[in-house]
Amino acid sequence: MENQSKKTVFSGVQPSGNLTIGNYLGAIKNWKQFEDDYNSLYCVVDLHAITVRQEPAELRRRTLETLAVFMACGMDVSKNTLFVQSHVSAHAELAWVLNCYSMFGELSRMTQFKDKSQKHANNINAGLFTYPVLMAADILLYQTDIVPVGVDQKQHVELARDIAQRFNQTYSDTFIVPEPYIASSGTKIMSLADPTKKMSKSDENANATVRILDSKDDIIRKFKRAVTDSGSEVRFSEDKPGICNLMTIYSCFSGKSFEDIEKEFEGRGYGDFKLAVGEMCADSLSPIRDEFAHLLSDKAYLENVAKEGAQKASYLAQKTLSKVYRKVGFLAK
Ligand code: ATP
Ligand code: LTN
Repeated sequence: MENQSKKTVFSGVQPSGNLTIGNYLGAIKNWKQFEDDYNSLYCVVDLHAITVRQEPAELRRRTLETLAVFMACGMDVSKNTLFVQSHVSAHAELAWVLNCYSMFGELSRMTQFKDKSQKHANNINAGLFTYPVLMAADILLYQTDIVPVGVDQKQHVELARDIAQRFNQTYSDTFIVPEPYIASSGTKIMSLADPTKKMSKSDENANATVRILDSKDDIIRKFKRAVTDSGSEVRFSEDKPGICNLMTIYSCFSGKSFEDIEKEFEGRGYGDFKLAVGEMCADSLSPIRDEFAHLLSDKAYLENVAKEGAQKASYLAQKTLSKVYRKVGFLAK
């Protein structure tokens, strides 16, 4: 099972909508590189998703679909443990303990909490506030060394480090102190409708996001409509957030540098460029779309992947949880 000499990598995605190219480029695409050298665990974080209201039947469907997207993106189930957060009760149990080692002040400073409380002003529930503590529990349960995420999650991983250090100082070494892993590009893909805002899978404006599973026609149409800046030159410059975002997306999918992209589209205008980005993106995602359809035709197989993943994860999680319970002074069963 787990190889003691290997380091551990852990990450998660909420089943709160259909996954976007932001989730792909900022997170999932970077996971594959770890599968041979690390104990790797990837989790569909359904407990996190209910911090915002979800329709129960949709949440259930999306949870399995998110697992299928992980696999369609190339995550090999014989090398990676893929599972659903609510299937491993230790996440909620450790989160409770860590709540008692997390400070009101530090949670109040989390930018995601501030953003989401603005967005969901009629439902600022306690779960939204303690969301980063549950995330710390996810990470610390597996003695994780690295956490590959988009740049929006860096602050949460830093909080997980602070909580781990605080606990270790109080009770002697218990947790590995994790490091965030932020790739060199694609770590913050912006909305196509407003390039000053992060692309987010729960955005209600369908034209703002490109989904991993969108059809080629939809992808091309969305890029055609993408909000760009005044001017017509394809150039990477701070005063052109819309073009910078499209250049980033094109570069991530094609592997071309910004310089090469500028040369390629010299004198050609935005229309040509948008079409090329749309085609590049749609063609790169097409094998993922096909594999997803294939995987989804066998739900029993997917459910079995989740079941086996949860068994492996539970075994590892329980080791850490028992250690924590002993250290804080809970009576042995
Ligand atoms: P929601 O809209 O429900 O808040 P989200 O689209 O922000 O969801 P998460 O499930 O919160 O997605 O994030 C999963 C992973 O994808 C995280 O590692 C996160 O950093 C990354 N990620 C999310 N959006 C982007 C983006 N626009 N660019 C790059 N990475 C992203
Ligand atoms: N909060 C993350 C999702 C998440 C996560 C994690 C990421 C939950 N638990 C543990 C990495 C490690 C987000 O992307 N919003």
